[in-house]
Amino acid sequence: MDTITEPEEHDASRRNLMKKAVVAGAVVWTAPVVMSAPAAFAAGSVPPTTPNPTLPPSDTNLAPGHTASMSSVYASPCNSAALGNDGLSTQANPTNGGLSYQNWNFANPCNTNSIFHTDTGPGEWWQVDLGSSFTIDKIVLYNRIDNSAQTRAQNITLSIDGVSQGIIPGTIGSWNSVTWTLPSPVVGQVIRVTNGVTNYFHLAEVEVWGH
Ligand SMILES: [Ca+2]
Repeated sequence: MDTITEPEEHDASRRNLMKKAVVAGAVVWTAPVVMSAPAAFAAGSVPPTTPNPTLPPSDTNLAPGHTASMSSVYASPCNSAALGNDGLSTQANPTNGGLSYQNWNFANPCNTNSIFHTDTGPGEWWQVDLGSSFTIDKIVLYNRIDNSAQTRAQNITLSIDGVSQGIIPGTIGSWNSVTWTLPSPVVGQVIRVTNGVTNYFHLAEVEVWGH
């Protein structure tokens, strides 16, 4: 049983809040922040998890190799924005005791996890600038999976070039990864994901599929 705790989790009040969320259960969605969402992804709905079969075969994950940035950094430089698009997500990590790249390493996070990690605040965000415009078809998010910390990512807003594409509702630790196929392709350059709650924000990977 994992008994190690992340330094920020010593805050008793927030621990209590997380306990309440767990008690509430995965079926009870926290009310999403008020933002516009396309009808296909109305707040409270569950985004599609099956890739659109009509997606062009030329689609690739465009995010790796491009410049990532984020609203703040927790324990810099061990949790940099670049870890969000380094291409490492679910595989076993030989330098992290064989744990998944989705597990944050408490003892020595530098170079042994693959999770970007902001400080705590309202609307913490991560983004990647693709350098030029591409046709974006879907986004795949890989959540952190250790220590119940995945509950910190809730009601994530996806925006492309500053335009909201809707909200991925939840979560109460209810997903390890989610595929978000856009209702129709969107041409854009800067893809941003924004946490819908005031908390730390961390994901293991953000894949941007398009051509
Ligand atoms: Ca990663």
